[in-house]
Amino acid sequence: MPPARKPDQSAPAQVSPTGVPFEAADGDRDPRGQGGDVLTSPNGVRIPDTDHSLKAGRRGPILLQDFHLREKISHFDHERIPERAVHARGAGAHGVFVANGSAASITHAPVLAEKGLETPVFVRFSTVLGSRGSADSARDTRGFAVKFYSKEGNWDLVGNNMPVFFIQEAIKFPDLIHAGKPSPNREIPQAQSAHDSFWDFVSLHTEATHHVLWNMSDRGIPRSFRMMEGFGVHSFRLVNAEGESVLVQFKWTPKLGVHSLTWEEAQLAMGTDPDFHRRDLADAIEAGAFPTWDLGVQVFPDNEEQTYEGIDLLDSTKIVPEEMVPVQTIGTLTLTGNPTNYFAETEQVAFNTAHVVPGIDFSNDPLLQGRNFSYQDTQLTRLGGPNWTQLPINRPQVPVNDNHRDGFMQQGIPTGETGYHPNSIDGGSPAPAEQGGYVSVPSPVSGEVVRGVAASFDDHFSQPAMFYASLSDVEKTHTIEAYTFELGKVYEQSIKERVLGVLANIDTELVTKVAEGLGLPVPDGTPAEHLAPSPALSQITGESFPLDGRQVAVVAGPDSDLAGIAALRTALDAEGVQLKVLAARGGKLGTGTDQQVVERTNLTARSIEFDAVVVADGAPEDGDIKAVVLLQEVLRQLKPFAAWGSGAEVLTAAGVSGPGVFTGVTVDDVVADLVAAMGQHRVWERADLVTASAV
Ligand code: HDE
Repeated sequence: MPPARKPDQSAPAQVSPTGVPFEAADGDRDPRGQGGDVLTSPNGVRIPDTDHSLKAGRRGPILLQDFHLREKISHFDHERIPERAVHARGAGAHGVFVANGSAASITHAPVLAEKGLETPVFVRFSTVLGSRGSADSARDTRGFAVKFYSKEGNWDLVGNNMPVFFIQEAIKFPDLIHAGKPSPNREIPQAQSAHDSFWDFVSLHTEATHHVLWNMSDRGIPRSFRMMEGFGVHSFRLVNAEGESVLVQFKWTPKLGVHSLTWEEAQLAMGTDPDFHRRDLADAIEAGAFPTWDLGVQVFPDNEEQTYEGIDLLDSTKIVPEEMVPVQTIGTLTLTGNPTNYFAETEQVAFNTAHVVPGIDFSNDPLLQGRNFSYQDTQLTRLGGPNWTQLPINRPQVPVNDNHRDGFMQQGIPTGETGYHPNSIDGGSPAPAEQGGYVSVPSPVSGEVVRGVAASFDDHFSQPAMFYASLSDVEKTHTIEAYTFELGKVYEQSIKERVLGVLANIDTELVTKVAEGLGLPVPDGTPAEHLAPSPALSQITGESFPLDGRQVAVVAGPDSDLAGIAALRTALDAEGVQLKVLAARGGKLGTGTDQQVVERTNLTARSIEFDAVVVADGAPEDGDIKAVVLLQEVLRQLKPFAAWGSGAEVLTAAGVSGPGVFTGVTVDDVVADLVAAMGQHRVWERADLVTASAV
């Protein structure tokens, strides 16, 4: 009797927020391409022994006729495919997008316009520079790519967690990436911009300044994929049923707020949990804490100028502040399912900015226009040919009848005698769509053939200056520290000096403090004039956010108040927070009904795992250095503490006191304060008292 199939071998449960299961993407075919409970060869022959090869005698040589051996090893030999040229490291999830109907006046694309319409999606988050096995918490831009399996065909919105880009023209992309990736001789550093060639390029190529500043701000080290914004970056065109068009910029706003790691946390995570973001996303979805984002648009007239109040809408290094043009919510994205198989889904998913659906069109942004070439092109190498849209994860959930034929790994079996149009042999099938087909917006095009851009593209500093001016003091300090760290890793003096010259155009405090940190003279320069600061650009707003999927450690020992721990777990559960019991050794604490399983030990736990730490009454005060280090790291990381009963003495002994430290006699005395403080993400009042990111 073969063993029962393990639960993780079942197909992904793709259930909409309303509980309605989605239809299987490919009807009655099993998308896993795997079935039955018995081991077989690829051609379906049942295999009784996969542990020994066929030999001439038990001690003799292997026989060439052992097809199972040859096939098994040969398939293994060819298991790897090229990783993505950029965004190689990523994590994905299934979900659903529900339109709220308010976009109906600006687009006829049902995915965005039809109120209540549920469209299945697959989302992939990524870092840009690191290779596939690199650490999640590197300082970098994050990709935020969404594939909508819409009823009008697939639409890919391939964005980032930052609204601007390093370059204005696609033709510069190879230069940018060659400068940012590890050096060609030693192939170091991995997943880092802190090296000479990156800073060499961005200081010579000053249109990168705005994006670099976002990377050096806390946005470069998100706390979680679930807590990042997403931006379409470019202007897109939307067109309604009357054929009227507008320009829009897309934005994803997370329900959990926008939060970041401290640099110390990011660095610790690179060593102790390189899968930090991947694990966080999967754990949250598995726990039912489904991450949610609102999709919003800023809407602009689609006139000949394509600028708004002097801001060029075709320049991807610029934003239009939300205070000038508000973001209007048009729908909600919820991630509801983890992939079943990393390779088949997260690795093989392939996005293409040129994949749009009727009602959605492109602007003339030269960066977007170049991307529309690159994404199809790169899949030819990465996925091995032009049939990548037939892979289960990429397949549209509508009929496809494209007259494309053959090619490597053709999955379909086209019927009929023709693969051309017009034809009479197959009755003219497939026929061009008489209605509902994709029609490009008939916008006028004119101009001389020229290699160049509009004069408005020359302003490289006013928007970074606005961004910096919009940050809170803590965020400014972190940004200064990030520049000082990164430039501190640069060897060439002239490159550091050139970067300081660039910073002089942004802000005097910024350039002065970075120069001081590097021990270099402050260059002359006048910061650029800029628009009024935009409060929407700061992450620290005083607003309180839900705690879904957050983690808290309770430090405990054999003599701890176990009933109190149980009460704490119940209270935190109600907030969607997971409690982890942390003790010196593994096993269980106590006996009977109050028994608590030890989920982390001083040896296996590290501060980065927890959003807050509680010390239970009766926790040991033995001064275990690992426990003390954990508490002190959490203090520096500005995270809240609570303790009840004698637990307060453990905190005092470790030097933990001040704002965001709540003590009381029972659990009930501290829970409300703890939850309120966690809702603010960090205890910002403590920032002046400790150097949060001093490493
Ligand atoms: Fe990409 N980009 N990109 N990019 N990009 C790729 O396509 C490219 C740009 C973004 O999870 C590649 O399938 C060019 C901006 C994301 O699979 C490649 C230019 C933005 C992902 C490529 C840009 C992005 C990619 C590599 C300059 C934010 C990961 C693998 C014109 C709006 C998608 C692949 C995933 C991936 C080219 C600029 C976002 C090589 C030429 C701007 C999120 O085709």
